[in-house]
Amino acid sequence: MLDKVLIANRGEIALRILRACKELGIKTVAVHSKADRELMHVRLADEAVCIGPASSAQSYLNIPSLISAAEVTDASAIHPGYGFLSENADFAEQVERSGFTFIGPRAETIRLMGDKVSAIEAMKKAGVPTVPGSDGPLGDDEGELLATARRIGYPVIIKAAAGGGGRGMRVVHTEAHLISAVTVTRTEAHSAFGDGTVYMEKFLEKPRHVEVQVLADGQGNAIHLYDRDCSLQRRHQKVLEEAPAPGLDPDARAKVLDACREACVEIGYRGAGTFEFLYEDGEFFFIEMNTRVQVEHPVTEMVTGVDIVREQLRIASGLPLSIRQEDVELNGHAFECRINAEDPRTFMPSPGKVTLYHPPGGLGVRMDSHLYTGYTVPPHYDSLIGKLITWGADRETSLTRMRNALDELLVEGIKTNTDLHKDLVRDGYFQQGGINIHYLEKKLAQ
Ligand code: MV4
Repeated sequence: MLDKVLIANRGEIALRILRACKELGIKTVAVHSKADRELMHVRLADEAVCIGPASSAQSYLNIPSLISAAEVTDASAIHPGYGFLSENADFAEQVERSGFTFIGPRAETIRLMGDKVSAIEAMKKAGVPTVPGSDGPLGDDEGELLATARRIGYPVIIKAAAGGGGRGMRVVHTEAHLISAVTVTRTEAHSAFGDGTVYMEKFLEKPRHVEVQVLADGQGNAIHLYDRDCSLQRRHQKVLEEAPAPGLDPDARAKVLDACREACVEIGYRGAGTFEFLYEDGEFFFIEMNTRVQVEHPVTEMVTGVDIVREQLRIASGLPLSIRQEDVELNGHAFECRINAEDPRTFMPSPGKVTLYHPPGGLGVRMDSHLYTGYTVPPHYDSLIGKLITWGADRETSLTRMRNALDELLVEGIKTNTDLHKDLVRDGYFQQGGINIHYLEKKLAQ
C-alpha cells in the first residue's frame, strides 16, 4: 500500500481523499494556498504545506510547487481530486517522471481522452455506441463540410476537439449557417485551447445526460458500477444527480454497461473513470470520457457499496480490483444535491463567514462537506461547499429523505442554493424521473 499521499486539491474532495487515506493507514500531506489555511482537511492531515498565494494559477495549478511539496514531505503519490490538474496529462507525466505515483490513469490515456476526436475514435473501435458524426476532424473543403452535414442530417453540432464540458460548441440548424459556424468554432477553439481542431455530430435535441462509472486496475480487470443521471444542470454545471439513472431501456443499458467495461480492458484503462453519454429514445451515444474521480461519485458509492476513492488508492498501490463484476450489486437509489455558496437569484458566488453550520443526519443521509461554524468561504475558488447525499431502498424513499435532510440543513452567514434544491425535490416532473438536459434552464426561465 502507498505510504504517504499528497492531496493536490482543496475543499470537500480533499477531505474525502483524506478520509479514504486514513482508513487505509496511509499518511497524508495537505497542500493549500495562503487563502486556505483554515480548511478542515489541513487541520486533519499529518502534514501541511503552503504552496502559494490565493490565486489557483499560483497554487493548486502550480506544478513545480506541487512537486516540490511532494519532494520535501517525501510523499509517495499525488491524488489530484477533480478539477485543477486532475485531467492534465503533462502534470501526470511530470509527477511520474519525478518519481511519484500519479493516482489516476497513465498520462497517455489522459491525453487520448482529452482530445475528444481521439476519445470518440477509440470508443467506437472498442464497441461503445457514439453519436453519428464526422468520424474525425473536419477539413477546410466547403463542399466536403456540406456533404458531411447532409449525410448526418440537420441539426448538427460543431465541437472543439480540445473542448468538453460544454466549452467550444455551436449548433447549426440549416445549411446556410454551416460554413461560418465551422469557421467561428475553429477560431474560438484555437484561441481558447491552442488547438483549432473541430468535429461534427448529429445534434440531439432532448437527450438525458447519463454516465457510467468504471474502475480498472490496469492489470486486465475492469468493472462498471452502473449509471448516474446528471441531466439536472444549469450552464453545464450539474446541480442534482442520482444513481441509478431511472427508467432506462433495460437491453440498451445492459449492452452499454458491458461495452464500457470491455472498452476499459481494450484501452488498458487504469483507475476510476466515467463514460458520458447522451441518452435519447432508448439509445446511448458516447460523447466524452472523464479520467478522474467526479463530484457526484458518492451516489454510485451509496447504491453499490463500493468506496471509489479507496479503490483509486488501491489501484495506485498496484493492487488488483477488490471486487469482481459479479459481486457488484445495485441496491436502492441515491440522490446528491450540490450545495453552493451562491446568490439564489443571480447564481453569483456568495463567499463569506459561516456563522452557523448544522448538517442533516439520520439513516441514509450523508453530508460530504468541509464546512464548520466559523469557517470563511474564500472568494477565489468554485462555490461548492458541500454535497448532501441520501440513500433509500427505492427512489421515492431516497427522495423523501432528501426533502427532510434539506429541511434540516442550516448554513447561515452566506447565501446558498438550498432553496432551489427544496423546490427541485418537490417538482412533479423531477419526481417522475427522466427529465432532459434542458429541463432546469426552462424551469428557471419561468
Ligand atoms: C451534445 C448535445 C446534443 N447533441 N452533443 C454539452 C456538454 C458537453 N459534455 C457535450 N454537450 C452536449 N453535447 C450532441 N451531439 C448537447 C449537449 C449539451 C449538454 C450535454 C450534457 C448535459 C448538459 C448539456 C446542456 C446543453 C448541451
